[in-house]
Amino acid sequence: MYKSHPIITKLDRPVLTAEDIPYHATLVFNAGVTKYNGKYVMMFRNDYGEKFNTHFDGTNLGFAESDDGIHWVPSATPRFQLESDEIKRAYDPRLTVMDGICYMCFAVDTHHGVCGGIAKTEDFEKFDILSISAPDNRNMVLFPEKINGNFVRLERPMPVYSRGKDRFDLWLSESPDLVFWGKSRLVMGVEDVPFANDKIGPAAPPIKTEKGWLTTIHGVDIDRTRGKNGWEDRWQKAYYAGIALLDLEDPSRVLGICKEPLIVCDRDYEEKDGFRQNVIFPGGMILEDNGEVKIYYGASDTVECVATADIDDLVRICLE
Ligand code: BMA
Repeated sequence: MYKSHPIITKLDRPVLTAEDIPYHATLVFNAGVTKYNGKYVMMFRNDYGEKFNTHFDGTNLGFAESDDGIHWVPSATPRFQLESDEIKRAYDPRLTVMDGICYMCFAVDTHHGVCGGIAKTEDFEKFDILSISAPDNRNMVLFPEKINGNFVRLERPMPVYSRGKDRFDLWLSESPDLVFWGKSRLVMGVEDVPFANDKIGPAAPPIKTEKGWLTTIHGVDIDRTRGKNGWEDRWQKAYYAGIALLDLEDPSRVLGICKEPLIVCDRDYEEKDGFRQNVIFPGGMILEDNGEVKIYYGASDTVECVATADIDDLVRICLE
């Protein structure tokens, strides 16, 4: 039904797939991407198991580096995996650099709910976990600087009692130290996003522009008539990337949101043999000196892709 927005240019192939990874990898997607110490760096999600089987053996996070953001070299082994009696796995990493330190937000599945974790690293080998939220909350992303003296994150709590099943919205919280979080407030509700009827939430960490914080969102649409879309017998959701502009001083204030999706699954290389088709999930956004914005996204929960757009176009379509 939808097509990607005309301001978007997609690369003609994924930037990273399971075939590129030198260890057991099946689904390579939903990566966090940033620039760190002069290189492009990526932490990607790898669900490993048997291809076309819908049960996976496990999930780890891999690391890859690049000189140009297009050609990536994965490290020899995965770099992050959480498992304990209580924790089932960590996934969907998002990277934000502040003062020379790289912070990684990630989702944590536990036996008692889904939590949002924040860790820090300087070498992508050793990660110190700073905080793990109470359930149910995930899709956390950090702004790249403090705002009015506090760290700020976007997040998506999952209120199943009060909103009915799957009516999830985009929220924001503040912290003095990345450990204690509060001053939580709603940024936008699922009803504010015309292409979502199920849930919305953060995607890649925001980038600063003169007009406001530019931020991708994910918007999910359920259509009960959808049948087989990938490896599962039924996959009825579609995940679209959206784009919005938030106030520089108070990012819980929405200045504008593009009414159409920004990126949708509309290429063969995004969907071919895909685990769950119709899924686009941005996890990284990089503003280059020439005004080009690289948007990295997982496609079909199977491969990692990149698209580009001009910064002024992205801001403009939020305000139209
Ligand atoms: C969500 C998360 C994402 C995934 C999406 C679509 O619940 O698991 O990581 O991309 O579903 O399957």
